[in-house]
Amino acid sequence: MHCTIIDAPVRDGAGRAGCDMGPGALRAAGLIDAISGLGHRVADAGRIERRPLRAISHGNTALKALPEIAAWTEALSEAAYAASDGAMPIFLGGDHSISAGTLAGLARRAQTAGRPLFVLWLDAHPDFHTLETTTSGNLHGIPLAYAAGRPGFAGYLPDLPATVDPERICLFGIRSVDPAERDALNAARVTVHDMRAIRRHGAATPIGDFLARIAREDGLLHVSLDVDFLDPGIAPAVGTAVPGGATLDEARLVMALLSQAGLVTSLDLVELNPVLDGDGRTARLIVDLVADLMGRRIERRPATARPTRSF
Ligand code: NNH
Ligand code: MN
Ligand code: MN
Ligand code: MN
Repeated sequence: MHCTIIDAPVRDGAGRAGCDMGPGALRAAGLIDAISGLGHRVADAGRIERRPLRAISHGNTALKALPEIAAWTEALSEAAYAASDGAMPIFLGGDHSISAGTLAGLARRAQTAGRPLFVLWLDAHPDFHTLETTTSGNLHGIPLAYAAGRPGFAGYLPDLPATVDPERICLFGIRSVDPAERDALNAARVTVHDMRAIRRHGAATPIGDFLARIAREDGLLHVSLDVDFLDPGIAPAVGTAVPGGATLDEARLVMALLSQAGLVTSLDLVELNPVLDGDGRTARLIVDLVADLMGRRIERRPATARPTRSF
């Protein structure tokens, strides 16, 4: 596999500062060595430059940093389209607003390639607000709705050349949904596996079913990993921690299933806030999960120590 690492140090989409340091923290935790150590060729594209700011105004006065996120979205859409031609781009966020751009570019790539794009959204939140419905005004709450072509983005950016079909989106790990998002998800027929369902029925069947469908339809698969998918007990370095998230075993199972299927063609790693990661454990955990996803074999230790004799 050929991978391209792309830094997207975006912080304006989140309510608190710090996500702009995410790429540096993931690199310091050994991300590139972890991937190349598994035998993949890694190209380092470095940092994306934001486009120049344009004046954009909107009737929803709660919106924060609209010109900034628009300029990042344009730059990331171009970068994602270019980097997905034959290689697997890995985008280091940055807050989740980056995915409006990465998905827009990847949807265009899928259209060029004549293959359907599927999205696995690993997150506590669906990020399915439009510019009209968000009440927090934080634009990390809108990327999936934007990429899916929901109405409610008029005057924001030029119309997308390609969008993600909502019926090819699978939300997994969800446990914090705003009322406007709930209604829109139902209407759009997005597949939602919330934490309650995962606790009751496990992770293997829903992920396996989704992967089987992607294989049948010869699809591309983008995985968008929001750190708050994980339980804050194991991954505290997020601005919007929600209790009851994926455990280490659940997350590793998902990564192992993705690795075995071999269908992932692009990846976002978002919402890591190093300011909240005193000892760097969250960054190291994300690197570990990426290594699982990229094919690290799960080591099995015997349940009891095997007796050994040297005489
Ligand atoms: N839905 C909330 C909002 O729009 C929270 C979004 N926060 C996230 N999303 N971290 O993943 O403000
Ligand atoms: Mn998110
Ligand atoms: Mn989230
Ligand atoms: Mn459809």
